[in-house]
Formats: sequence, C-alpha cells, structure tokens
Amino acid sequence: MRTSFDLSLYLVLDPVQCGGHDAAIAVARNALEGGATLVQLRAPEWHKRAWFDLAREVLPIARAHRVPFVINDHIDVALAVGADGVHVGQRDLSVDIARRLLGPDALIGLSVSTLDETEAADQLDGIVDYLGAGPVYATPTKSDASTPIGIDGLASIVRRARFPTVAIGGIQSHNAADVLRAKPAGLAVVSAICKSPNPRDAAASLAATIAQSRT
Ligand code: TZP
Repeated sequence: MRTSFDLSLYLVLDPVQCGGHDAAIAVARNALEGGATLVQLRAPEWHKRAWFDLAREVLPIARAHRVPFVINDHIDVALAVGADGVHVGQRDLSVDIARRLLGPDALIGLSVSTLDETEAADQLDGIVDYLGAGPVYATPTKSDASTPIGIDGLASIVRRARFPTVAIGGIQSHNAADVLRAKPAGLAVVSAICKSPNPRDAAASLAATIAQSRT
C-alpha cells in the first residue's frame, strides 16, 4: 500500500546547514519532536556514501515518529536504505523511472516552479504523489534555484495542481503565515529548522502557525 503522508511541516534535512552528520541526526530528532510530519534528506555537497550513512541513521528515527523519510534525487540511496521514497527535480531522473524502480508503494515527490511544469505533472496520475513548489522567496540555501515565484505564483500553482503541493524556498517563521494564505498543503523548510539554535522550538512554532492557519 502507498505510504500515507502529511506535508504540513516538511523538513528538508541538509547536513551541511545543520553542522554535519551528528548535528543532522540531532536536528531530525528534535524537529520530529517539534512536529515535523515528513523528512527529506538533501545533501548536495556530499558524496553518496555519506548520504547513505546518514540516511541509515535517520530512517529509524523517522519510523519511530511514524513519519515518512524520503531521499532527494538519489533513487539508489533510497533503495539501499529502504527509505519511503524520493523527491526529484525537473533535471533528475524522471518520476516514471523513479516509480518503476521503487515500485507502487513508494512516495514520490516532484519539484515544480512554473505553471507549465505543474500542467505537465497533471499527466502523472499514479506516478507522482505530491508536488514541491518554489522557491517562493529568494534563498541562499539553493544556489541554483530558479526565479522566486512569490505568493501569487505559489497560489496559481496550488490552484492548478491536482496533487497536494508543499511550498518551499525562503520560508521562515516571520513569513510562514503569508505563505499559508496561498493554501499549500504544507511548508517545506531547510534553514528555518536546520540553522535554528533550537530546532525543536523552530519546528513547534512553524507547526503552530500551520495549525492556526487551518482553524
Ligand atoms: N528547493 C527550492 S528552494 C530550496 C530547495 C531545496 C531551498 C530551501 O531552503 P530554505 O533554507 O528553506 O530557504
């Protein structure tokens, strides 16, 4: 059966932003205690063995919280550790290939930045589970991110998408409520949690903002 998932507070765990392997494990644990509902490992500066070593340790922590754990881009790492799925970008191996390799139960997410990409994703029923839309704001975290789409761009993508869509890019506690007005299925963050001096409180505060937006 397809892994069930909740995009509300989506932690993109970047070990470099967190301060290394051990710090990333602590961030994952604390963010989950604070209310993160999904964890993705993304380590663009790391070699694959280091991804594997970290993923192997984060997986049981996510499992203990009954939260899905997905790997950015590297389908082989996801298979090697038994992760719940992958999140792929427009230039990674396609979602069709990811689905074929990972099977019907895997959770598969796809990044979109434009309405054209969102419309193309409409054809991916049974292949894709959710979309990640952004960057909403400019962010130093992803140097090759495309032009920010803003709240209006996010709202257009959310309206057009037939899959639940999580917002990403430059989302911090001070602008989270604004982003939520575009009605995404959740907020995906790297630095707001990974670079916080207190990742548990940072996650709990974002989770409270998300809960409040739904009342
Ligand atoms: N994809 C689009 S923007 C981004 C990714 C992975 C980075 C988001 O990082 P932050 O620190 O939450 O702005």
